[in-house]
Formats: sequence, structure tokens, C-alpha cells
Amino acid sequence: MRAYIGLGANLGEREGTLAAAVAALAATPGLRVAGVSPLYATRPVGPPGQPEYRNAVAAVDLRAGGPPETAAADFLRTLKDLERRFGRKPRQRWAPRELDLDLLIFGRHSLSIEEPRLVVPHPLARERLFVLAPLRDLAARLHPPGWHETVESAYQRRLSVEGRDAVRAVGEWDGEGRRWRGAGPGAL
Ligand code: A4P
Ligand code: MG
Repeated sequence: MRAYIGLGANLGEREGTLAAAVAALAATPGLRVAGVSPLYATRPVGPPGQPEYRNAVAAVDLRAGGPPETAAADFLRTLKDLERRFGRKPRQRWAPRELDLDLLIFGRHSLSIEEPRLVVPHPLARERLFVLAPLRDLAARLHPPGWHETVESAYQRRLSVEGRDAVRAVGEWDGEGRRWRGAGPGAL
């Protein structure tokens, strides 16, 4: 089953953290990283005065089996563990963060779970260019469950609202080197 994960960071060594998070995902048993989007520099959404974000999306294949609710909850716990490993400290919602991993899409499933709290597809994914731009690079024609549009049309819609300056690609994923090429210090 194919899932999509949104990666974001606006504190610390952002590119390096996101690349290491992709590597950690790839090292997770039962999970295969099937694709990684370009890296984007994105305008912060939320409280003003935050540092610029780096965002990307990873496509992962998971072994299907058992109830989707259990699989999705387990997967979310894995993502939260990774956030902690990468130094994310508890802060207010929408505050700056070292690493944010959001479960954007989980196969064809629409789920709403109480413990741990989880809603997929991620309810805000459709309204955020920092998610839609990298997701479109991997899955433009995808029609996520519960959406009345494809990723491409959501992207075009948000582009006209947020403008071209909201997100800009700053690096291509290099699967061999396990980093974004063109995203290093001095490359921007
Ligand atoms: N949760 C429910 N559904 C999900 C899901 N599909 N994926 C629950 C992940 N988590 C989900 O999340 C809070 C709780 O949401 C989790 O414990 C989980 O049980 P969190 O990551 O701890 O807190 P958060 O990230 O502050 O909240 P949230 O709602 O995830 O915020 P967002 O939407 O991620 O916003 N601007 C730019 N340019 N780029 C960004 O990446 N990110 C944010 C954070 C704000 N502005 C940004 C960016
Ligand atoms: Mg989050």
C-alpha cells in the first residue's frame, strides 16, 4: 500500500535533518521508500516571524495486512518516534520545529482515529502549497479519498491563491547520495 508523508523543518540544519529522516524511514522494517520529491523552500504558514521552511514529500510502500486503522496508528507512532529522535521538542501548535512528519495519504483509506489522534487524508493538505507542490511532483494525477479534485488541480487552485513566491524548488533528490543535490550551503 502506498502512503505519502509530508516532511517539514524550519529550525536547525533543515536539509540535513530532512535527508536523515528519509534515510531513517528507509531503514524502518516493513517500509520501502518509493520516491522522494524535490526539496522546497517555503514561506511559513502560521504565526509571523518564523524562519523559512524546507518541505518535501516521500512516497512509501507499506506491507498491507490487518485493519487499516491499526496499521495507520502504528505508522503514525513510528513517525512521531522519528520526530523525537530528530530533536523535536514539544511546543505550541504551528510553532517552529526541527522536524514535522505528517501522514498525508494512506492508500485509499479515509480514517479518523481517536488514539493516537489521526485523520487521513490530512485535512489541511489540500489547502497548503507547501504540501501540494512536492506531492504533485510524485503524484499529480492522484485523486485522494474524500477530495473532489486531483493533486494537480488542488495545486493549481492554491498556486493562484498563495502565489509563485510561496514555494520554490531548491534541490533534486539524489537517491545514491541520499541528499538533495543543489540544496547544500551556498547553493541557494
Ligand atoms: N494528527 C492528526 N492527523 C494527523 C496526520 N494525518 N498526520 C495529530 C500527522 N499527525 C496527525 O501534530 C499534532 C497531532 O496531530 C499529532 O500528535 C497527531 O496525533 P504535531 O505534528 O505534533 O503538531 P503540529 O505539526 O504543530 O500540528 P499540525 O496540525 O500537524 O500542524 P501542521 O499542519 O503540520 O502545521 N509552513 C510551511 N511553509 N511549512 C510547514 O511545514 N508546518 C506547519 C505545521 C505550520 N506552517 C508551515 C509548516
Ligand atoms: Mg505535524
